[in-house]
Amino acid sequence: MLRRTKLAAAITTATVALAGPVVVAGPAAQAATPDHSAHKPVRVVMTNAGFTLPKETRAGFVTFAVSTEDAGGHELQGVQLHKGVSLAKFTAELRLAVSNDPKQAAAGISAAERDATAVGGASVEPSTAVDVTIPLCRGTYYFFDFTQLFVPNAAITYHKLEAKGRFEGRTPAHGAEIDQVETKAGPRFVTPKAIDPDDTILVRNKADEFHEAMFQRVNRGVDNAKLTKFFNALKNGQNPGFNPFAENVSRGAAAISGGRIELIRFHAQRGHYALLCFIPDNQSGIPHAFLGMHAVVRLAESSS
Ligand SMILES: [Cu+2]
Repeated sequence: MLRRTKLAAAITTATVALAGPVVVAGPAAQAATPDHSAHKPVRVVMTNAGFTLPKETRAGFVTFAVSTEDAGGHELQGVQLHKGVSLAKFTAELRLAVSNDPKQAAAGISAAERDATAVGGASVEPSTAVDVTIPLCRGTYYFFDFTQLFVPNAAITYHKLEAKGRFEGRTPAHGAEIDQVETKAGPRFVTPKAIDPDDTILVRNKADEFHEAMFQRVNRGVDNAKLTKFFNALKNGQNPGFNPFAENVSRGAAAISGGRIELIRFHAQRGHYALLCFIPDNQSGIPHAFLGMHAVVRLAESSS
């Protein structure tokens, strides 16, 4: 079944509006020269007791090698607060965004999208470590574990990361691209049907809301139409009568704002996965997956 934590994913809200100093327009930010000064990956071991991060990094494409041994999983999320927004205010917005009441969730996610830029991150569980590469312009960023929002009475611990210097480097090589788009029918993924599990995947948000990209293995024979049936039933308060998922956990790319990219690399078991976004819609408060933001992707060598 769906974990509550997925709703949490909703976090990442942010508004495109932010275009201020913050946003790296993804590939546009690349330098003309190859990045020989490749940043060393930042290892992030997520635990129920927290995690550590360096206090600063050079601006550019920064890779976070994220892992956990906690069965419940964790989600590293990075944000940049817009001018004048405090962490306390942003935290209150996130708490609203993960509410089970759609009206509250819509209000919370809208506020968070207005007040912060989501720069991405990685959701992990013990079976699969995830490397996520994020373009960070010079500036101040805050990283936290999104799953803390689901721990009763837990405070959110923010790790401040300063990106210093001129943005250097170009978009890393990647073998697949997944777009997050808005359509007349609602938010959607545009994705290849099959992705080589060893490929780096570029995730690009072309929409104007926060989106994430989680991978959760599905049972044999589950296609996108079946997922639609499943989510529609749940949305209408009905019992779908079947569980499309072959596992209770997921892993993938945490929320990014519109106009941003992130790259993920993970070595998951081969098979069919649902690509999912559970961030609440900023109008209805309904998580995007329930509005059709799901797709079935096969992780398999490209021979097929
Ligand atoms: Cu979404």
